[in-house]
Amino acid sequence: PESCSQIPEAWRFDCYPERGVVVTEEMCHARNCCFIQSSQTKTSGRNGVPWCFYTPDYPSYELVSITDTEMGKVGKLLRNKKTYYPKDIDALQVEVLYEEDNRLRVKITDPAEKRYEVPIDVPVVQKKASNPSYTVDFIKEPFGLIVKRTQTGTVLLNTSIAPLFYADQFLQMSTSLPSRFIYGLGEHRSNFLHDVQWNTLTMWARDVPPMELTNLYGVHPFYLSMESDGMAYGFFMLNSNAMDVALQPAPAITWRMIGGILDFYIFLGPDPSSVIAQYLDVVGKPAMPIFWALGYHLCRWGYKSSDKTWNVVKEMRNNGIPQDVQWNDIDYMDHALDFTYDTVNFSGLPELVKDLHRHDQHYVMILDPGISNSQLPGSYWPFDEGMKRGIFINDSNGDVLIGKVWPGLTAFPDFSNPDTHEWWYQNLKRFHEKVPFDGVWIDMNEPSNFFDGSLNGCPDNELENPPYTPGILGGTLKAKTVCASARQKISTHYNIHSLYGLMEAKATERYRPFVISRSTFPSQGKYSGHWLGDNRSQWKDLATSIPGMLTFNILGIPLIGADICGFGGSTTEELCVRWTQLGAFYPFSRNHNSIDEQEPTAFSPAARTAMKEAILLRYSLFPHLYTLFHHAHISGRTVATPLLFQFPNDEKTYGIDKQFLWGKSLLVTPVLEEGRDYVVGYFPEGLWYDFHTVSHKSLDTLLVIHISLTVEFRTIFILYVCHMQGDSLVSSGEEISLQAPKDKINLHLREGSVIPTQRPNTTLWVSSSQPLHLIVSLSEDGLAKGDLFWDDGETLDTYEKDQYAYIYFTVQQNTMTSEVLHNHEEATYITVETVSFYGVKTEPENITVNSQEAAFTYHNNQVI
Ligand code: MIG
Repeated sequence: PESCSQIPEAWRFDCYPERGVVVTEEMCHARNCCFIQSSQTKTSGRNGVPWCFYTPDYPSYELVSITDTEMGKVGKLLRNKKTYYPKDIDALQVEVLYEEDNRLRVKITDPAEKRYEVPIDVPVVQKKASNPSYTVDFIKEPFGLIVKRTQTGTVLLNTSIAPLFYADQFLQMSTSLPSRFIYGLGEHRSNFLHDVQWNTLTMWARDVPPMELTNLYGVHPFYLSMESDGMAYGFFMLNSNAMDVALQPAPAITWRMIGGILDFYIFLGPDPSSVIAQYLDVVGKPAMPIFWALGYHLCRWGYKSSDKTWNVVKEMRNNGIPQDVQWNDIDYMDHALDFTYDTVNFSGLPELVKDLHRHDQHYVMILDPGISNSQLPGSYWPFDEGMKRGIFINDSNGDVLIGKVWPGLTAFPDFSNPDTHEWWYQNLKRFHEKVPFDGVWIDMNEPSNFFDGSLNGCPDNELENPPYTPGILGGTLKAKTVCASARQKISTHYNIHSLYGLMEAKATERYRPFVISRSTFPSQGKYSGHWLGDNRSQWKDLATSIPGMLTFNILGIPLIGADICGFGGSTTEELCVRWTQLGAFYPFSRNHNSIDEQEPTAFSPAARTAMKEAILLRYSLFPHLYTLFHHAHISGRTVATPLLFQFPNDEKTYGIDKQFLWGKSLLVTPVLEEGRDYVVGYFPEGLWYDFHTVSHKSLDTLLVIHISLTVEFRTIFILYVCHMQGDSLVSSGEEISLQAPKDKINLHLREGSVIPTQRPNTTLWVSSSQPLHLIVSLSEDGLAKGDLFWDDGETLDTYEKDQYAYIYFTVQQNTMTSEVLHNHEEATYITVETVSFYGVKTEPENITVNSQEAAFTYHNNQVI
């Protein structure tokens, strides 16, 4: 019909998203859709304009009734025309829940039959929001929901732009987006800012070295989007089935899921950080990491023996390079069997771990989920006991499903079963008696399988071959994992596949607080951190680690990093130096490699020194980093923060993913290219201080401030005060070229902050007993503020147990004050030794600390 051609290309919603078919006019008309070959070549909507798209009046549901409820509204939807997928659910219930002033939830369910719902805890709200910042409108026929921000009228959701599908194995909902600025939707390799030019992101947990346009290890159906006025909102689709999330330039987004229900949240922010905090109110805020987790970690696949592992640790010590944690990959195991160690090549493992502990260092080893079924009966407790307790995943016939991983044929623990958690705990405990490890690295938990499905393949049924298969790598659900039709305690694998890593992390975290998991799902941050998987030793991979790190920060898993210096392939010295400099600012900082050596000690003395300096810099910033994690834990803040979070009114920050902030004020500008001794960074409007303050060319234009300092520390004692002026630059919101010699990473401190630092040492345990050095960057008006969270570094859940100190620092009118907002004895073990003030224009006559005159030095970097 003529109406078809009137639909602009950007607004064409794909009626034939199936892969691997060339859509013909005939096929398209069989679905009663419009067929127009686009000038942009592409046969399906995955990466181009769809040729087959919905007519404007395409049949959908009709809203037949709507009534008020205690929590909002409930409506009935009816479909009277079948779709082209089997088992339409013709009658639906739509519940609109006004949960909070800044949070709306919508649940569309089958009132006749309970369908699978994601088994994660979300808040159950009893009281309707009293003053919601949104309005909800209903379109009767075809049914649509429109959600607007009351204050501005911005449309945050409009589902009337394309038909709603709700068949047993195909749910589809589209909505317009207020802008093209959309973030999140992990796990994918992409820029931080997603491309909306016909970009389909598929979600289904998958073991594959990260590449663009494929589903990867984790699944996170959450996005943050900017509105046109610097405001932001978030959207979370609480669904764990395989799905496609299709972005198109309208801009619009289409959710296409093959099971579960439609259950989604909208978070109104209105600033980006609040959006994330509101999202994490629903799925759970990240755990506070044990302090040593924030140190430097070393790992390699290929140490081959405990002696070789030990030698690396000793070399690090000899070179005075900080290291908190040594790891082992599967090499330590006896024939790759979980909960065993190779008593020949790794005979020294228990001793190595004890030696690490004597040096205030820690040990982490890998565990894979696959449990060998091929050992002599009675010789391998994990399998024998697992069989006895019936905790393995079964195939659709009810027999234990057998796959293949490193130890050969394996069964897979079903972590949806509480009995499995008990069995896993016993295994950890038994192994811990032999090797007193401190944390666990859980790999291969997509779950990864060398077979497609199982040793015996998979049956041919509607779970294995659904009417619609999202764009999963390999083309089938079973590709390199277990059969979708496999049976688990709470549901079929089809429904809970992408929850495997989450459930395993939860089981593991019960035994030891430090867990790093490859596969992740919303709420994972409560139990584990994550690393970005099998990257390569290439400059490109160095750069893509930043968007990965930022994305996981907005997904509530701030304990995130990439394998420093790259996992696959061989690094060069220069790449490894630059990577160590950037990696020093990953919230989770681990050098990991396959096969060859890339520890800092494997390089020339100059490279070694540069790496050591970078790691020492991280250790000196530990008090600040620890404080940032505290805010992530209690308030859902990001640790590694995208620039746009702090400058939402500056659109130039929206696409930045080559730089990032720690918290609000430390700007990291790494070198990401080979052979460079400079780097160009974007500096949002304002005053920035060079953290290193080494250069002589100051552009200082600061106000004169006569400091007469009164510092009130009730649990902290000032010993003496050092007083200086740092190099500064004033930006009008521009790109600035910075010198970046090989041994330096650019670090700038935003005006108005107080950052607690510490004299670094080779372990966090030692450095955390060193006195503090506060760094103050004065704003144009001579103001600054900052804080410190501190505890004994051993006790877990110190915030919950009330065993922590929290101190707030402010500077105004030439006076610095510290206020102990929460006190605990442990905090008295720390003192402030020095304070640096950046941005004091003339030398003060005197400085007093707690009414006593203090010593100070003054450096004037200003060039007149
Ligand atoms: O099939 O344990 O991502 O970090 O070194 C490879 C060996 C299995 C994949 C992990 C990688 C680890 C490797 N593992």
